[in-house]
Amino acid sequence: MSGVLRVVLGDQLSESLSALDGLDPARDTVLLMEVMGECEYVPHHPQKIALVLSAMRHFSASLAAAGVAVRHVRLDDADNTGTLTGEVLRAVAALRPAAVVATDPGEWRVAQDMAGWEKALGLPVEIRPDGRFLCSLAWFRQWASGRRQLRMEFFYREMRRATGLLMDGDQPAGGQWNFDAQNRQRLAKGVVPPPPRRFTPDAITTEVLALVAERFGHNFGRLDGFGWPVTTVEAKAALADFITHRLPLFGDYQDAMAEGQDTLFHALLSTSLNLGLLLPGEVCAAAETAWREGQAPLNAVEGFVRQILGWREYVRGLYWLKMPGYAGLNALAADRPLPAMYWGGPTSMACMTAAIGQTERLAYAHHIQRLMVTGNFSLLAGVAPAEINRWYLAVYADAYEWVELPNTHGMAIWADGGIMASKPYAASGAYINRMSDHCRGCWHDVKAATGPRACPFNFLYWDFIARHAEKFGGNPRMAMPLNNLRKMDPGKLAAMRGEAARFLATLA
Ligand code: FAD
Ligand code: DLZ
Repeated sequence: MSGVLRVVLGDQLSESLSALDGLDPARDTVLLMEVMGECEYVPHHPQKIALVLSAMRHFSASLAAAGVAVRHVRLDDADNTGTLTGEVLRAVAALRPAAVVATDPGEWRVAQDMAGWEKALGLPVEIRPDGRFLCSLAWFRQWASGRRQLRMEFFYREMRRATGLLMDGDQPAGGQWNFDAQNRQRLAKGVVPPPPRRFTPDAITTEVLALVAERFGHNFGRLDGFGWPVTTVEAKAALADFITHRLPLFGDYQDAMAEGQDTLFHALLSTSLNLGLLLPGEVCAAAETAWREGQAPLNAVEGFVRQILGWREYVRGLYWLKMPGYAGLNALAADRPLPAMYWGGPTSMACMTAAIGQTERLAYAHHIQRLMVTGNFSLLAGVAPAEINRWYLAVYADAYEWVELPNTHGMAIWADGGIMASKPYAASGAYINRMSDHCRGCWHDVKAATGPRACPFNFLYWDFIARHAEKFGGNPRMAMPLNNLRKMDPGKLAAMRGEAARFLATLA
């Protein structure tokens, strides 16, 4: 073969991928590799492994149907070396291409491996930028350079201007950049969230599900009920379903949580976006069109677009700007092992039961569950960053380090000391009670901060504030809790801290 070997990783399943630019179907071969190394670097939820492998097989099949030569290495191929690098070496030995072309991976770990390919292969290796984002890494670097603070809101406004999304001329549509003040409602009585569209496994997915059940059935997470989109056609149908049925109330209930409601008005599009089955521009454009055509209100559409054009692009930029040092930060010196309840162990807390239970069933929890329930708990309890990061990376079907790490490390547990968030997202049980109905049926009493039935979020919150009072002293955004701490009766604080110590000791 005198053509080019074009490498496509498992989360690069887009026809427009830069590695495929200039593809010559008469001479080139596209390589996809199912490898144990990627399936095992954390104990992924079985649905996540099945999703990636099935989507890879569907992508290969669609390329092959279009007349492209594809070398698809299956996980159970007898000669599979188990690593991406090993499989690229094996493909080069077998096909003897003139060059290798790939696209930047989504994880530092993989980028390090790929940097060694040219030497290992003795061939020209071109690694192209990943053009499937709305903000290039070069643009982000430029935006960040010289800024003291890298706040998402300012980045987002620049992105609105640069893309023209939700803009009327040079002004934000509706006269405001952000409609978040309208987006903090509890689920109203009688409102029934429409279930998201799920997709029945076809023959390819069914075969993958059997393989995953056999090899990864012992991992945390259930495989039954798998219904994720595995092709672009399915992902586009999921997008259309969201735009019609859930986008109109997405804003109102974005922060809500409710018993028995796993998905509320959320999009469930992160798996498709992160695999490359959907592109962020088309998703934002579909939402904007819904608003311009009067099918969804601006608070919903702006709130949704901000998640993708703002947060998603911002966390990616931050990840690549700050890695590799970012992963090792531990601003609050947190060192507790991850409690067993995160892996399905018993807990008496209704909110944790709901968030972790649906994670096990679906490989999905929405943002507020990840941030304000499981994230908040590990922040307050002082769980070691490496342990909680590993959990988030493993248990969600949409998890890749470029998006998971800044969200966990920067937003949920403040391990980065404020690079991302100006203050920790720490909250007592009152927040969960305000945004959900979990506390109503909980064994714990959300109004109590001491005593046998006290809500752990209450005493853990004050223990956390007291533990880090000195560190937070200079942060104006922490002035209110610190003032309240100072005014608190010392006996009450001591009782709460004692409660916290006893509770934390039981977690081990
Ligand atoms: P919706 O709430 O409907 O939002 C729409 C889209 O906006 C999402 O599909 C997603 O692409 C994007 N989005 C929303 N919030 C964020 C955010 N904070 N960062 C990046 N993109 C965002 N998201 C991941 O894609 N992968 C992860 O591994 C991941 N880990 C997280 C870990 C923690 C601790 C937290 C707090 C958040 C994490 N998120 C992660 C962000 C967010 O929770 C998920 O993107 C979202 O829950 C996915 O569900 P959805 O598609 O229904 O999102
Ligand atoms: C997540 C994942 C899994 C489970 N399996 C594979 C695989 O077998 N082959 C592959 O190319 N990619 C896989 N992935 C996605 C990779 O881990 C992902 O490409 C890197 O983490 C970079 O984002």
